[in-house]
Amino acid sequence: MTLEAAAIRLLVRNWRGRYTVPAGGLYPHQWSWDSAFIAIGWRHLSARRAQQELESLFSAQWSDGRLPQIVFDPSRDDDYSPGAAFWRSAELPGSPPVPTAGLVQPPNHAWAALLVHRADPRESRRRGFLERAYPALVAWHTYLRDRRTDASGLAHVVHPWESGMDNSPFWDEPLSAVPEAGLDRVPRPDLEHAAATDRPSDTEYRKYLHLAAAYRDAGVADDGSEQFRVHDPAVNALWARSELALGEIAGELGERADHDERAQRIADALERLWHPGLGCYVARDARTGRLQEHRTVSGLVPLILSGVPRAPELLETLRGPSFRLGTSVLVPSADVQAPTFDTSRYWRGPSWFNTAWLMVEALERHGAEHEARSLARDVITHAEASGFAEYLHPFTAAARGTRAFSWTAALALDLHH
Ligand code: 9WN
Repeated sequence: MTLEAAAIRLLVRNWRGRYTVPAGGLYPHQWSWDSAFIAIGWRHLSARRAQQELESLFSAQWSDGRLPQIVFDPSRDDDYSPGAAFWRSAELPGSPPVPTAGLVQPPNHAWAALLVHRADPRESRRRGFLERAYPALVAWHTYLRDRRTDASGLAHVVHPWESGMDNSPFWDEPLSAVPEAGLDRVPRPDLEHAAATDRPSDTEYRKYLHLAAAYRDAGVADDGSEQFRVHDPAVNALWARSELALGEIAGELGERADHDERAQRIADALERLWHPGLGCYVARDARTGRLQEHRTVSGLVPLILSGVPRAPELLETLRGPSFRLGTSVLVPSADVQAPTFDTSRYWRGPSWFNTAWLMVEALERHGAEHEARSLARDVITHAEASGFAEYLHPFTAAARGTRAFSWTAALALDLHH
């Protein structure tokens, strides 16, 4: 079977009528930033499905503008933890009519909406896609600006899950002061679908559950009581990239708005996260002001912005001994030379397909066409060879995590087109 046929088969299998699950077993609900990446793949097959994927998420938007990390399928509530019964979102102020998590994920949605529109502008106009998407996306970005941004101009995440890179070494220090949820047994349905050595540890899960419960019990109010508040480079770079996309969407609709200025302000604020000694951006604990001194793929993501002042140093770091572009498999999620490096455990070393896709975009943007093409070819080859794995051993390309993972198929398909 060709890459295209296999990827289509997977996406069709993971489609649930209005959205695509990231993986049928491990992740049986709709996830926020997954849907944006998945829509980028669907647009080549069905512009309509790509639009519906994003619209399904918009229909779960909270009244304060937040787009939730997860929109739950109540019929599968025992299959993932923490689920709808944990969040009880109906009891929380401003929640939508469908059950969702109270947390968010990285804001890649406006960028995806623009790409989806461009794939088939006629169908997009016929369905009034941008007219409906634009206000939802503006409300989402307004939430980030009003409820998540401090004087630094950067948006913070209140939980590692919100970064999408859940057990990154960036969170080790901020999590060190967080207590563990006092549970006899940590519910781990995830371990029925992926090896324990590929997933976060029970200790990490106890902290994740403590933080999520505390945020829920404070009414997801963003009132400053959060025990974890961190500025992440990828989250903010994606926000800036999406703000630029919103500017283009506004242009399509004939609206006048200051999205480009907002994007520039976020890009300027990102400079606070620059670590000259490491040659990349790093996370910053917003509560203590401390920079988290680790090289991770998140710190390279600002390369998706054309005007990023640190492009030469970032490209050097991407090519250098920490990430070894061209020699390692795709782009490792964290510095392969660091003491925290782990070839299997999730975001502490394995290579992921969404970040490789972002690096293809980054390399193209900065004139490294040859490397961009070569990385794109590797994404396609490894996606197919690994059975569309969630992530890969960064040296051997052995499949890690779950298989038949939707964004792996969607993004390989996108690079194939
Ligand atoms: C928690 C769905 C999500 C991705 C994240 C990835 C993983 C969830 C988990 O799966 O996180 O959100 O249970 O581990 O880290 O990026 O969105 O694919």
